[in-house]
Amino acid sequence: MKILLINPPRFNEVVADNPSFIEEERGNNPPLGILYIATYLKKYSKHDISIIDAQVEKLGYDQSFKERIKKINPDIVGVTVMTFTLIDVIKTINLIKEVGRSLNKRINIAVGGPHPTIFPEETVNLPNIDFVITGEGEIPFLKLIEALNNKSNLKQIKGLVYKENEKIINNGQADYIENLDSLPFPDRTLIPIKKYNSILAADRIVTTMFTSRGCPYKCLFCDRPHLGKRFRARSAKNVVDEMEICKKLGIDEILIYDDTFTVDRQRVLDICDEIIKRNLEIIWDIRARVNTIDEELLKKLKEAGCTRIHFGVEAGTEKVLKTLNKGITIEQVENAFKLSKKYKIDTLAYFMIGSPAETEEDIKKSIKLAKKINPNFIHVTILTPYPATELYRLALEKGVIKNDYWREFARHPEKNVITQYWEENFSKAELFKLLQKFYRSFYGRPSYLLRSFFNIKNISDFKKKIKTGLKILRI
Ligand code: B12
Ligand code: SF4
Repeated sequence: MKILLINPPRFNEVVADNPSFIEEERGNNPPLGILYIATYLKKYSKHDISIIDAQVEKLGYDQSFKERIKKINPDIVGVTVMTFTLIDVIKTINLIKEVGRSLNKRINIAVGGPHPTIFPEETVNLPNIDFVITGEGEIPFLKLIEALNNKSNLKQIKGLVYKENEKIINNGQADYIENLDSLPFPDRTLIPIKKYNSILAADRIVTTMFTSRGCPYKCLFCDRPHLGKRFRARSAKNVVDEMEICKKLGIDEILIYDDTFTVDRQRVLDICDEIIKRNLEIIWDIRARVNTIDEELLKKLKEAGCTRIHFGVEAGTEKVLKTLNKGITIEQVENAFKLSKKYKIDTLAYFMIGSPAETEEDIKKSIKLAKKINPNFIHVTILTPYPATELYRLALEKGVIKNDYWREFARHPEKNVITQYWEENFSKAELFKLLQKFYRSFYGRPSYLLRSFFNIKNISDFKKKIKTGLKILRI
């Protein structure tokens, strides 16, 4: 069979809370989910596998996208779905069906990813979707392909949702993959690797990597429904083997996108030691929590080439951090940033405004903390109750959000869905003003502008910074 996996275009993304300059400039990351699936299928089956990343290839809903699909002539197409990309997913599926008609064949459509995992039945009820895969897709998708190929029963496939005579059959979620070392490394030669970049990485070729799956923490606003809450990690050797392959492919920088890379301290030390032992000169960055960082760890991370750490700080008061169930203290925040500076590791701090019980005074304290810890970048958003989070459940329970509008959207995806915030203490307009104030107070400081000026790496970095800087001053 011919199998095609698609990352859909992003023309109709539901935009939540990010200022437009961040959205426009964020760059392109490889679609790691479908890349894992494609590689798994390549290893364990004999089918023909292709990937189209419509975002990086800048494909629209026109002839060129249709021609690409037509040329591959797929029997089954898998599309990756986030709640916020659902409209583009539907447009992509309609296009695939059109191609199918022009080829006189029925192309089966399967979808997977975070959205179908949260809303499996709503998703399978959407027109033209034949199969929904929930959770980690590698094993269930392979089983689905084999069952379709052999015309065998679908009932045994855990993680599969489909319809039989208009009745929804939900086989329940598959078990999480315990031994992540058993998965083949995502085959990045299936995508145009040189086209991936990041707003943070100047002109370098970047890729993303996952060295673990699942996050054991329970922040009120966050959900990782599809990869689970139990932390599962790859061994140091396995991780560094993949890094080495990336390096050989000409990749300059690896963004490690694990929810929290530093959950297992010893594993982090082992990964660093392995990189140092192999003398692997590669730039990489991580996402971590301030309560999992210490001096020895930072020293080792620096030695091993880790250049940047992203920390979720969220708020400048213990009160709001508690409300968010963040499990960190202001002291830990200050310490993590002080130590990162000591070891010359760049930092990016994420803040959010508009939390339950947050006052304007609290937001001022967040701005004050941002200036005090003085990271290289901040990223501030308005807290948005996303589907399947505890925060969204609370918002519905307390009537802060009046109806389960994300479920409604999952049933009837329409372009004009309006993202709702926790508007108990501030109106939407007030939150936008406070967001602007936060950005301006941080990035508009002469000391920050001066530091950025001295850190310019090359002419393209200079142009990018000027462009972004102007946008910040305009917001
Ligand atoms: C890296 C990342 C990004 C990157 C790159 C996206 C990309 N191309 O993959 C960037 C920065 C661009 C990004 C942007 C956004 N992201 Co994002 N992102 C992530 C992150 C941190 C990792 C994704 C990843 O690589 N995972 C690793 C792989 C192995 O997992 P996976 O992709 O989920 O794939 C597995 C399964 O889901 C399933 N699967 C996935 N696709 C398919 C398809 C088929 C056919 C099948 C069978 C199975 C299947 O099988 C895979 C292997 O097991 C996740 C969080 C997370 N922990 O996953 C959020 C996450 C996916 N992002 C999220 C959001 C909200 C966004 C944005 C809307 C943010 C915003 N406000 O702008 C945008 C939308 C982007 C877009 N239009 O595509 C949410 C989605 C929530 C939801 N309800 O849909 C997540 C879950 C984080 C969260 N909880 O907030 N993101
Ligand atoms: S915000 Fe980060 S630490 Fe908290 S639950 Fe989500 S991934 Fe885990």
